[in-house]
Amino acid sequence: MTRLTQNDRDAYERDGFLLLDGFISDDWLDRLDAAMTRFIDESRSLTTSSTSILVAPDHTPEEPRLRRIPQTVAFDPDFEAFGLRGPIVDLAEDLLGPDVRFHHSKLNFKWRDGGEEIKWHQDIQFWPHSNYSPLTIGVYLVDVDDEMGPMGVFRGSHKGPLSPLSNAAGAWTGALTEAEIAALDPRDIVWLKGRRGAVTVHNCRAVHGSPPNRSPRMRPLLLHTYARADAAPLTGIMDGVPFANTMVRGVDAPSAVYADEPCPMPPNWEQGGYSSIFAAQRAMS
Ligand SMILES: O=C(O)CCC(=O)C(=O)O
Repeated sequence: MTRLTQNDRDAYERDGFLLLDGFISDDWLDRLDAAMTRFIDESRSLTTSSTSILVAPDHTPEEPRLRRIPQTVAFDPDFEAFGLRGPIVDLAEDLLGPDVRFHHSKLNFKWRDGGEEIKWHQDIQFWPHSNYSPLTIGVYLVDVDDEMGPMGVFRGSHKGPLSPLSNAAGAWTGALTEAEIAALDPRDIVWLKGRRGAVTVHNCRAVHGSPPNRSPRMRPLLLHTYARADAAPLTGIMDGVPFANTMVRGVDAPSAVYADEPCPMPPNWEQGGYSSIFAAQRAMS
């Protein structure tokens, strides 16, 4: 089903992102709310993170503070239906063409009163693919305003250089350096605020991040990454995760397509383990 206009598709190609208001129906939003609430309730039995719920260091069972539900589609049937068969799969097909592979999903919280910053970064270095078709679709599950840590994107930065996401000593930080950020024009930053049900799309090369949530309202952002079938994943980061790297539209590609420009590789997560961008950016900056 085509949901985008040619203007939308042109804007995505030109700017590297889209913001679509009112994209998700109330029926879907109610199902997603209920699924999110189940995880928040479950977190009340946790003192530290579990496989399906990553909590912030100041989380307590009485006062839950969640960072992320990783791999939402693996842990809940409504999240599974949404990520593999929901309206955002139409959107992915609209932008990527008929053959679409699902890569991963997550629900990023920014908890009220201090939910953490996500520093400026590009996604593709976390999970390199043979080409730069992967994109991430975000769904705001509540109205998100300036105070709540909306996602910001540098317009057109998907056409710029790929950062190694490392510090001056060459150690992985998962974030751009101050010098790399200074080379970008702050006037290009677009803050993707939106109402409940708004959808964001950003290309895997787009420089993006989000400030802390200083408001008394939490900011849940449900994210799914899809790629063209001919984009072969180059690391095993999603190996063994249910539904990761499965086709959600069309047919698998007979050959991988390799982009000309090489992609900086992340550390070997199979050795060190990977939990989330929150932990990665804090541990290694
Ligand atoms: O949650 C956010 O605001 C941004 C998420 C993000 O950039 C990421 O998980 O890569």
